[in-house]
Amino acid sequence: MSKQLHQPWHILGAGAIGCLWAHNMQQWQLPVTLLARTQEEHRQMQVKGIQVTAGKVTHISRPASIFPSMSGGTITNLLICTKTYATLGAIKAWRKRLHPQVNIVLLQNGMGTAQSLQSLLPKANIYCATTTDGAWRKGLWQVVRAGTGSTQIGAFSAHLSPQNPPPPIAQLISLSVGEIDTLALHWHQDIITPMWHKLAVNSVINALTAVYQVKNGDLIYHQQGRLRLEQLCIETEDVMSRCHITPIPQGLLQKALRVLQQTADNQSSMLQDCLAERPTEIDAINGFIIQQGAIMHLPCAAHKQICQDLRQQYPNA
Ligand code: KPL
Repeated sequence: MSKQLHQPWHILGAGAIGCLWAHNMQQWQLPVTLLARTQEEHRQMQVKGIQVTAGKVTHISRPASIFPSMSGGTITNLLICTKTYATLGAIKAWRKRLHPQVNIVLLQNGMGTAQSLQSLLPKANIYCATTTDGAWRKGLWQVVRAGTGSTQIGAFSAHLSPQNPPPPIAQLISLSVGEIDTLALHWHQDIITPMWHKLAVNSVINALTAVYQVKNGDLIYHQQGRLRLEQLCIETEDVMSRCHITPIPQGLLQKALRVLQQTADNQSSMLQDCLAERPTEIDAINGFIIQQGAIMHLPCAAHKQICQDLRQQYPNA
């Protein structure tokens, strides 16, 4: 594919996953621009670049960046990797630059933001993505790739065909194929299913690890934590079944235990947020389950209790 045909991308949310994507897009020779919040953030990004460490190797990438009052072209393809609670606020600073039919790929934990984004930008083509890639932020624009997974992307907007990706996303997928140590991207014709499965896992793990302040692997052997994990699994599966979501083949408990084993040494994203006194994604994870449950008249008592415990322990959560 010639360089001229490469589609430009902008990235909103330069956290661990946003930086990982920026680095990969640069390696694929796509024009990529990070949307910085301030002039100072932009300046620092230009000086330092992005550091991505995988194993013993550290790569430095230098994507372009702009800040809201800086001149720049129209945004036609946008990857959003902000935290759920920060998404709408962050997009408002860039709204005037967005092409009315901008292609947006929303890649974040939790659910609910895509609906709000579509109400704000009715003509936007919204796609959702869910990933099993593991990355954590070591410092400002310093990312450690903790595990290689895969990313499913699919259509969210009702006006889009779920069958095939549009050309800019098809290009990303084809560039990711066959490369070693790069992102593995796949088109999914029913993205709601993998999104719900990821949400389900997050809903039974993240808040518990934060409340008990344990690494993922230690939750398996935490007496009280394990009992609550099992209860949360029952409630989440009830909600999923009432919402007609395809069940997780091996069952949620087995799936969650597997994830806990595979990421035994990791701190969940919610524990990291709580320890850093940042807001968490609890509303888009457990809050979303409670909200869907309420529509189906399911009380979701264990989910309500874990939300309450988290908020009591961490006032910023
Ligand atoms: O996705 C995760 C997270 O931390 O948000 C899990 C699956 C819990 C792995 O840490």
